[in-house]
Amino acid sequence: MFRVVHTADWHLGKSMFGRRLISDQRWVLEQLLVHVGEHRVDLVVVAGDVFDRSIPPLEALQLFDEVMQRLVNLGATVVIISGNHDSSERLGYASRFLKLSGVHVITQGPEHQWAPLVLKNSDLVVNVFPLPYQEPQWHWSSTNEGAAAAPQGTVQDPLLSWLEQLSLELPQSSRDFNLAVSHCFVSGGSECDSERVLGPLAVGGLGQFSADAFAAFDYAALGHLHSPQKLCGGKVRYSGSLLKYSFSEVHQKKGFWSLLITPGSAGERPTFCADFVPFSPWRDVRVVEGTLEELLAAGESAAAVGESAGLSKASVTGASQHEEPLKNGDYLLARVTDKELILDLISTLRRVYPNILHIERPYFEVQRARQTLPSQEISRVGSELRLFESFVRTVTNTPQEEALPSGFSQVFAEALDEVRRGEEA
Ligand SMILES: [Mn+2]
Repeated sequence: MFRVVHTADWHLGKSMFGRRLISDQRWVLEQLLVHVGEHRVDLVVVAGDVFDRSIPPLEALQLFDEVMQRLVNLGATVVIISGNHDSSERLGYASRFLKLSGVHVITQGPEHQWAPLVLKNSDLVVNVFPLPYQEPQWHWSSTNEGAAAAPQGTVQDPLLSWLEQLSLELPQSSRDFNLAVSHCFVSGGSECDSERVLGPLAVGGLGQFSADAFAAFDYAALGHLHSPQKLCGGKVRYSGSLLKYSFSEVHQKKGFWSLLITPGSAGERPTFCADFVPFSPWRDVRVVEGTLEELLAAGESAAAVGESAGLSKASVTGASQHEEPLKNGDYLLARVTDKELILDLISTLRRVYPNILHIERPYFEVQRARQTLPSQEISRVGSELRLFESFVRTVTNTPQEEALPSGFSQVFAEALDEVRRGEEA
């Protein structure tokens, strides 16, 4: 028997709407470490996008360092490849002596160091083929003396070439289990908002290929798509990201795959079963919708019963999937449905929901799309009153004659006078 944890897309150091998520990342990685310890996991695979950017913040490096040290202490072998968010040079720093501790960081393709990582125990040989992400362009320029030299129509993802070659050479004994690790976009996979398009050439389907390219392997541990999913009869899987990294992911459950590989009987190939182990996040990412009054009431009742309660009139998106009640501390996108302008909306909501990240006003979005204020109109406006009137018409979608109540111009002129006197003083 051999146990593998397949995870990917940690994006350490990521922020959402300016909020640093490092403590949330630490929270779920702790759960991964507990699983590795309790199940005596032999191999942990991180299929790319370890960091969110090529130069990660210090706190991201520190968390990575801590997690690696603990995995090594737990006796697990670790295989990490670079993803499209990682700098392969920086992630590969120190990899030659990290591997002495059983942490294998692979950031260069098989043309540089072709050899699977072979992990053996008494009844199985697990051959790991790490295939780090590489820009198609990079491949041309290194092989064809510059991208310009690549003839039209011969462009191929380097990964596909590697896979074709490797597929012919895979060991096929009853003890061999062939595990590919890759960061790529296989067609048929479903996307969300927090993945970055793969490379400048990825438009129009280039950089995408069929999951069948991995068919010769026993398992392909993939990274890049942020929702957990399985393809090709379950032997090609994405683990998904550590956390919900955009509001398009509120319905997803994040976690990792836990594989148990068992030797085949009577000369058969080894088999595996894989369970999805969900994380329970510290702060969930949710979308709430309702009037300000409804949202505040819902938040206050949630606070009153110790951070959790169902919402009455306001609706929570993301609740139906995993039955978790809204918590005041969740990361929220609030869709505030009132039709009036409300001053200081975010600070009012923040008193009840301290981690609100973003507000949408659906009513005004519709109005804005329907009736935008032409810029010439602004420049033609002769007085502050006309400008203000245009503004009121724009945001309330009211015809000109009803936009301002009668007698308003007098009040407005007096207020303006007062402001001017104040400025002069
Ligand atoms: Mn990613």
